[in-house]
Amino acid sequence: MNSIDSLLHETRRFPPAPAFVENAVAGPELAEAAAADRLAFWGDQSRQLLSWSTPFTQTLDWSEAPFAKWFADGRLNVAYNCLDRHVEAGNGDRIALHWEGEPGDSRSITYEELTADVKRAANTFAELGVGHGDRVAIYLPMIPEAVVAMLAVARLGAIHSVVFGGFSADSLRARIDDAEAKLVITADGGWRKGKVFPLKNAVDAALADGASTVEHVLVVRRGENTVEWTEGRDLWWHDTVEEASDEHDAEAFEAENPLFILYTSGTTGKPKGILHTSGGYLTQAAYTHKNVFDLHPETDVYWCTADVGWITGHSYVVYGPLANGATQVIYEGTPDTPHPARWWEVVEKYKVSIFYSAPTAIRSFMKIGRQEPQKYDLSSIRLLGSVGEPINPEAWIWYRDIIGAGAAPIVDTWWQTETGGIMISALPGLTTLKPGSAQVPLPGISVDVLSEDGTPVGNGEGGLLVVTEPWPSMLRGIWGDPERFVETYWSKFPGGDGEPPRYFAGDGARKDEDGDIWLLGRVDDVMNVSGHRLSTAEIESALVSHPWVAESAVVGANDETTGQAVVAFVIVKASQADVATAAEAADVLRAHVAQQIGAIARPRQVFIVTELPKTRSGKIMRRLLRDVAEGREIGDTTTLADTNVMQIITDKLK
Ligand code: 6R9
Repeated sequence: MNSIDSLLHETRRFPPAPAFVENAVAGPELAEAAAADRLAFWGDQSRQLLSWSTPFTQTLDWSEAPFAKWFADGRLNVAYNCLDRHVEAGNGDRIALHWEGEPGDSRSITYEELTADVKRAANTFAELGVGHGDRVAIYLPMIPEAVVAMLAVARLGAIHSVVFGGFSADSLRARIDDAEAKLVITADGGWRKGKVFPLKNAVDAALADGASTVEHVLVVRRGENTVEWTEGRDLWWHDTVEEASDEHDAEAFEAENPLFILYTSGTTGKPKGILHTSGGYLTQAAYTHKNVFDLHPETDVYWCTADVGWITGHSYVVYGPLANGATQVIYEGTPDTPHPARWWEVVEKYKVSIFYSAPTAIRSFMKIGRQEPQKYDLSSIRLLGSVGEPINPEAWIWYRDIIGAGAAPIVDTWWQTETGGIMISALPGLTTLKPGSAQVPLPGISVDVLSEDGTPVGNGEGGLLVVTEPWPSMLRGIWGDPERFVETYWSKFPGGDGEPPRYFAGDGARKDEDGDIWLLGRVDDVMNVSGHRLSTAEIESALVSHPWVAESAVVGANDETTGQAVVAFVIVKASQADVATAAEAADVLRAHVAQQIGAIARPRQVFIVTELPKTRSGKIMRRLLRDVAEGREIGDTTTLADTNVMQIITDKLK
C-alpha cells in the first residue's frame, strides 16, 4: 500500500450556507466562462477589474515560453488603479486603511488621503532621482508608510524590493546589491513585542562600507529611538514627503513593466529575486481577492495578517485589496502584545468581516486556548482564509468553530511567491469544503498532479503538483538569472513533442476520489519509509489530532533499515503538560499515529519539545530538525525568527 493513500480519513464536509450563496460574489458562471475560452476569460477579467489607459489587444504571448507576456500592448498605471480611480468614482471618503500600532495608537486613512500621500511620496522619490525601471529597497515595519512607499514606487514605474524588517543587515545588503537599489526607505524603528526594534541602524550597518549602489536613505519616524545620521545621504520622511506637493499625474506604463522583486529562499544558499510585472499581476491579485474572499467592498472590513515583507502582504495587503477598493486593517505588532488576545481585540474594534491568516498562527492560538478569543465579540467575521502551509483538519475545525462561530467558510489558499496570486482554493459560495484540502484550481487556472515520468496521476493517487498553463500573475523570471528560472521551474517537465512546458511548483500533492487537491508539503518533505511514501503534513495532522498535542513537526531521518524513518517533534499543550512523562507521552503518540494512519507511519522517535524552529514567515525549518534527528551538527540557523530555538531544543533533548 502506498501510505499517501491512507492520508485522508478526513471525511467531514461543509457545504456553503444558503444565505451565503445568495450574496456570493463568485457564481458558477466564472468557471463556465473560463472553461469556454480561458484566454478570453482572462482578458474579460482584466478589463472588468482594471482601468487601462491603452487597452490591450493580445491577452497572452507564450511564443518564448517559459517567458510569458500578458496583455503586452496595453498600458496602465498600477498605483492609479489602486488609488485615484476610486477617488474619481466617488469613493474617496471610504477608509482604505485602518492602521493599528502595537502600542495602541491608530490611524484611519481614506482613499482620498492615501492617494494624496502616495502622490507626495512619488514627487519626493522622483526628486531623489527615482524613475522608470530604478530599484528601491523598502525596509519598514507594518506602518501605513510601507503601503505608501510601495505604491509611490509603482506610480513612477520603478521597481520595489521589500525586505522584511526582521532580516539582518547582511541579508538587506545582499538584496540591495543584487537589485542595485538606488534608494532605501526605512524607519528609525518599529514596535514589536512591547519594544522598539531598530531598523535604521541595520541600514547603516548594511551600507557601512560606502560601496553600495544606494544614493539616499529615506527615514520614517516611528520608534522615536535615536539614530545616527549620514549627512547628504539620509533624509527624514517628514521633512521631504510630508512637505511635497500632492499633485502628481500617473504616467501609464506597459503591462509588462516590472513592478517588484521579492526575494525568496530556494534550495541553494542564495535567495532568488522573484520578478513580477504589472498588468497580469494586478489582474490576478484583484480577481482572486474579489472572488476567493467574496469581497463586498462597500460593507466588508478585510484583514490579512501578513507583513508586507512577504508575498501575501504584496498581493493581499497592498495590490489586491486596494485595486478592489476594499477597506482593510493593518496591524503593526505581534499577536500577543500586550495580551494574548490582541488580534481578537482588533477584530472586535474594527468589526473585521474577512480574516486571512496562517495555520501556524492558528495553532499557536489553539495552544493558548479558546478563552482568549472568547473574550471578544468576533460576530462580524463571515469568512476565514488560510495560507502558507497545509492546515491540519483539527486546526481548520478550531478556526471555524472558535473564530468563525462554527459558520464562516474557510478558504484554504494554495499559492507561492512565484505564482503571485492564489491558484488553488475553494470559492466560498460554491465549494463544499473539506478541512485540510485546498481543493480546486480557480477558474482560469490549470493545474495537475504528475508522476515522476510526467503522466497525470489518477484520483486517489499522489505525485508532483504542476501548473499546466501560463497564468497572468506568474513570475516573469529570477532577477538577473534567466537560466536559474528555467532550470528551477521548467526543466523538470520541459514539454516538447507537442507537449507544453509545465511549471513545477516543488510541492507534493494528491488527488482525492473527487479529483480535489490535497497538498502534502514540499517534495523535499516527503519521506520514503520502507518504500512507502509518507508526507510530513500527514503525520503532523495525525499528531495534532491527539488532545495532548499543540503543534508538531515531522522529518524523515536516515535509517539503516528503512531508508528513512519518521521522527516527530511535539509541543504538548500547557494544560496537558502534567498528564504524562515525556517518555510516556512519546509512547502514546507513537501508538496514536499508528492507529490513525497505519503502522508504517509510526514515528521511530517522538521528542517532546517546547519550541519549534520557524522562519520569520512562520514556516517550520525541518532541515534543522533533521540535523537533530540524525545526530548532526545543527546547520545554518540565520533565517530563524528566533535563533535561540535550536539551543533550547538540543538542551532539552540532552
Ligand atoms: C503564499 C506563500 C509557498 C509554499 C508552497 C507550499 C506552501 C502555501 C499553502 C501551502 C499547503 C496551502 N503553501 N500555501 N501548502 N496549503 N494553502 O506562502 O508563498 O512563502 O512562497 O511559500 O508554501 O509549500 O510551495 P511562499
